Amino acid sequence: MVGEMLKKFFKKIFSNIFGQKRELKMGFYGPPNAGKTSLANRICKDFTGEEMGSVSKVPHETRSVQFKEKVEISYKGKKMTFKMIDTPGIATKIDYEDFLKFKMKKKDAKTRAKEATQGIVESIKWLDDVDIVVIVLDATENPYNQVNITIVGNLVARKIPVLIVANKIDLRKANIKKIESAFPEYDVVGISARYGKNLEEFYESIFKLAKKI
Ligand SMILES: Nc1nc2c(ncn2[C@@H]2O[C@H](COP(=O)(O)OP(=O)(O)OP(=O)(O)O)[C@@H](O)[C@H]2O)c(=O)[nH]1
Ligand SMILES: [Mg+2]
Repeated sequence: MVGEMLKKFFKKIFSNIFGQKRELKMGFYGPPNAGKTSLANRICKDFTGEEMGSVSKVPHETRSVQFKEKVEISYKGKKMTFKMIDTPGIATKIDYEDFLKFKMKKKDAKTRAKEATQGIVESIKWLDDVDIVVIVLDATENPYNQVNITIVGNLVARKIPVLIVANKIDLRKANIKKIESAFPEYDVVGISARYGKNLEEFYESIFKLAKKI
């Protein structure tokens, strides 16, 4: 308890002294296939010219945590530096047979399932070491599920500031309102990571979120 308070105290002093120079750790969390890597890639491309990781329609494409350091995001004259942390999608159940419909060989599907499971463990471990979290949800999917509730609950318990992104708003089925009603106490920003839609509002919200630390 005292240790925790001291840690917070020094963190605050440290960030006051170094102001905006401190690198904030921004974790991208969410279920598989929601567009975490697509969003992380877009941000990195915009501000560093390089991408972070590979994107695929096959779920569990990201199976180990990926980093990009010193990404300086500038928006409307403001600047902040982030360490971006793209995490493997979190799922309650991974069945290798689900990968077979993507024309994957049985052996590869089994390997993918095993790696995806290890990836989830790694994602959860990293929750201890992030400053802010962007939860990326596919706005065409039902937001009321165990995975989302578990992720949000975990972050609330750790008092980590959260922004919820409703991704894939370019698709007709996308429903931002449903995500807003599922998580009424959070800021929800509708974007399309693939087409770069509404990123301005996303950056605005990130700066607002960073102030909460
Ligand atoms: N229509 C549409 N598709 C998108 C959008 N963002 C991502 N996708 C697609 O969704 C699929 C998954 O994208 P990823 O970025 O790999 O998703 P992820 O959350 O990193 O997935 P995992 O690494 O498996 O956890 C890919 O086929 C993307 O092209 C979007 O804004 N609109
Ligand atoms: Mg990914």
